[in-house]
Amino acid sequence: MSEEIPVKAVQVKLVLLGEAAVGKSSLVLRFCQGDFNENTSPTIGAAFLTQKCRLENRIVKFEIWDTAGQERFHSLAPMYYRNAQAAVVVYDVTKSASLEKAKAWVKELQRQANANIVIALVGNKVDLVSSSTASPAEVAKPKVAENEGGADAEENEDQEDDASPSPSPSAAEEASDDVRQVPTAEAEAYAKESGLLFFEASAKTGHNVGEIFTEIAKTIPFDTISPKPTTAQSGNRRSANTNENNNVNLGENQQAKKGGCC
Ligand SMILES: Nc1nc2c(ncn2[C@@H]2O[C@H](COP(=O)(O)OP(=O)(O)OP(=O)(O)O)[C@@H](O)[C@H]2O)c(=O)[nH]1
Ligand SMILES: [Mg+2]
Repeated sequence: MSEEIPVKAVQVKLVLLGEAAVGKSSLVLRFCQGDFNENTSPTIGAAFLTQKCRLENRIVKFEIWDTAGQERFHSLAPMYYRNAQAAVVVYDVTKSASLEKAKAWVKELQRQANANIVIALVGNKVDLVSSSTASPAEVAKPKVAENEGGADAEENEDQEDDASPSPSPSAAEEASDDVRQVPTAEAEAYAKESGLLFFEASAKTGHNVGEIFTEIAKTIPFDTISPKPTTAQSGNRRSANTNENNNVNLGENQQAKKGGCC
C-alpha cells in the first residue's frame, strides 16, 4: 500500500568533470550499477544516464552527464554544465596534477555555471592509498553533514578484506605515502575555502560513492526546483545516449544491483 503513496520527485541535472582517467565514468558505474571495471574506455563527448536517490521526504532523480576528460573535449563542457544544479569535480589522489585540473574546473563552474550550483570535490582511487589501512573512515570522511551509511556498508567490508594481510599500520602507511600525491588535508582545506562538498572515495571498492550523491541531494536548494508527483515504486532506471558515442555502457533498463542512494 505504502508503495503507491505519491511522493515528491525532483529532477536534478548533475555533471561530472575532471581530468582524463581520474575515474568519473567508474564513479557513475558504481553509483548506478554497483559495478567496477578495470578496463574502461575513455569517454568520447559525454554519456548520459539517470539514477534515483531517495531522501526522507522526496525522491531525487539525478540526470547525470558524465563528460570526457580529454582536453580535446573541453570546449563541449559548457553544454553539459549549463543549467546543472550539481557538479561532481573529480581528481585522482595519486596524481597531484589532477587536483590542479579540478581546481580549474571549479573556477570555470563558479564563473559560468548556475549561481546556486552545488559542487562536490571528489578525490577518487583512495583504495590505492591509505584506505587500505585499518582506518578507511578516517580517510574517506565527507566534509559536510553526518554520514548516514547506507550504500557504503558493504564497501567497507571489501576494504577490510583488502586490509587483512597488512603487516602493520605503520608499514602500510609508509607504502601508501609513496602513492598518494594529494594529502587529504590540502584538498579538504581548498574545498572548504571554496565552499565545496568534499569526499575521498573509491569507485573500485564503492567507498563513499553513495554518500557523494546523497549529500548533494541533501544540499540542493529544492525550493527553487518544482517537484513532480510520482510513486515510490517507480524505481526503473533507463540510460540514454547523447549524440556522441556513449562510452559508458551502463546497460539500458538494468536495475541497479547496489550502490546509488535508494
Ligand atoms: N584503483 C582504482 N582504479 C580506478 C578507480 N576508478 C577508476 N579507476 C581506473 O582508472 C581508469 C580510468 O577510469 P575511467 O572511469 O574511465 O576514467 P574517466 O575519468 O571516466 O576518464 P575519461 O572518460 O577519459 O575522462 C580505469 O582503468 C579504471 O578502472 C578507483 O577508484 N580505484
Ligand atoms: Mg569517462
